[in-house]
Amino acid sequence: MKPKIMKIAYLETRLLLPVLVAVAFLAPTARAAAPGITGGTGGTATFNLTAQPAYLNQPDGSSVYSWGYGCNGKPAGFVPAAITTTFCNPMQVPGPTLIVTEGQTVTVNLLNQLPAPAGDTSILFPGFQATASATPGQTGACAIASQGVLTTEAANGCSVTYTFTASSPGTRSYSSGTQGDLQVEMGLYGAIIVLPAHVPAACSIGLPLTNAGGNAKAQVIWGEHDFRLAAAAYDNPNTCYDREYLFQFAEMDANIHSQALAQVTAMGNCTAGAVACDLNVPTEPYHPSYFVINGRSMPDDMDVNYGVEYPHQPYNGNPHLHPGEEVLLRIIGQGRWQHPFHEHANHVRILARDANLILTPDGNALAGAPLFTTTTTPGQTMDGIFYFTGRGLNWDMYGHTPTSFSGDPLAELPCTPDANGYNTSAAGAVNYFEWCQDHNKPLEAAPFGDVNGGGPATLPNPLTLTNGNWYSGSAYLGPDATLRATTALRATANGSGGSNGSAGCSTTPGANCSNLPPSNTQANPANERGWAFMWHSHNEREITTNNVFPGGMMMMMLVDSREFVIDESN
Ligand SMILES: [Cu+2]
Repeated sequence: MKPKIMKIAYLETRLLLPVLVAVAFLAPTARAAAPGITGGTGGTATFNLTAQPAYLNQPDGSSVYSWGYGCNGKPAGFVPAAITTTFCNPMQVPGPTLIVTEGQTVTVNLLNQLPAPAGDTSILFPGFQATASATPGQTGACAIASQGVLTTEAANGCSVTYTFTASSPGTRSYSSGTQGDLQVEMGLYGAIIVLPAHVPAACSIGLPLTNAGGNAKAQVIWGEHDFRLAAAAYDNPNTCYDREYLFQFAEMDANIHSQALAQVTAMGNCTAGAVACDLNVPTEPYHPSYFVINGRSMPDDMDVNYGVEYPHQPYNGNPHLHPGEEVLLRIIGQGRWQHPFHEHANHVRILARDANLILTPDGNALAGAPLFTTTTTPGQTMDGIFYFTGRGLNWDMYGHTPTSFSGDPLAELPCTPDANGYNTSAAGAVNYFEWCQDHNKPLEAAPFGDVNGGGPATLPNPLTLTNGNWYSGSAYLGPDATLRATTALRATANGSGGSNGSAGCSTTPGANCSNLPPSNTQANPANERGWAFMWHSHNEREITTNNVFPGGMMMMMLVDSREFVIDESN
């Protein structure tokens, strides 16, 4: 398989230089967060769910017949409160994210409204001690719930009630416990997030400003809202975070879905349980054609949460963050394949697997591994922390140079390293959390690509490494990024203006052009000077949509400079 490995390596070379890849095509920008529904406050949470069929939109234009859990009536509430465009339809994939608090008694009523030939359905709640019975008040055949192999089931038209205590915090999955090879494939899965009951009063990680109560200081300075579900992922001060995203990975074999639709249609309104009213859909051999994150394929996953064009796929995948922020990733493998998901720009420090916080034997420190790819395992969940600071870039990502330039305010910004080398003293500075070792390092003091000429950082020709419209025209972050890339503002050490021969360079010594061709071809949105990093499956087959690249399990993570307000309310 060597050729394939080499091909991935080639792809990586392209993707590992994503700092030149920015956000022009993404505007207006969508955000993600981890939205979901609540079941009420106090000691109990109740969710009324139904299982129904509907069609999922895919970016190749197809509508895939699927089954999913949805809301049977209006839920008690939606979170986070800052997102106001919410809806919970009777069918969605993934199912509604159930958000509860540690200690709550959780009741889930499931009404089986799948087509009669689909037979019984159910929900498994791995990690919880659930009890189940027919939902009270039902008469006739529905008065007694049917017992399946794995759990108590709801017959067609009947409702079953599951009850459990949300015994410990963390991210967990739920899915059908009935004929899983077909029902989970069809879309019957979702997530449960249990928030800690004892959020630490003082956090030991997260931006220093957030340690005293979350994003409060950033909200004040930059006018941001708080989109977190809680200040910490677990009852532990090492698990505080600044942002969070939930990604559920699954794949779909369109042949299975079309076969199910054909049989359901042929059987019509048959009597559930009758001999001729029983699907017989082969689920092997398995050839998935759609690889979805939160039910959507790229680029649909980068559209907004609760987009009206996705009535049955309300959740997106479009992480944004500021340098230095601790970002909680909640990751679930929902399908039957593993998916080697790679978060570019840094490793993911694992906090927990299956909602088990991983600590050192003395219980004092985090002990999860830093992962290059957060490979999903079917049925398994993981929580991890991701952050980006620009450390190691080897150039000043804000475009400061040793020679200040009058009228260029950012050139005057100081970088005062803290004990870890980051600029964290000036909370309101655009270059908050800058890695000071690279401060004032020009991107290129020598002509483009000239290593021997002393360029402190050299990059390949952007025409060959960037990806079309994703190129922003700037290698810099921040409000003056385009200026810095396209004008002669950047003074260099050798003072040899015009050294790269591009038009518009000053010939005045000390004020040369360090712009990066092809500059100014694709400007960032006026209000955003961010960098985009590709987050994607490292199985190349999975970054396609029905055999077409790019698509599938791919999204762009956006690093926005500190002054850009990340608004996740869509
Ligand atoms: Cu990668």
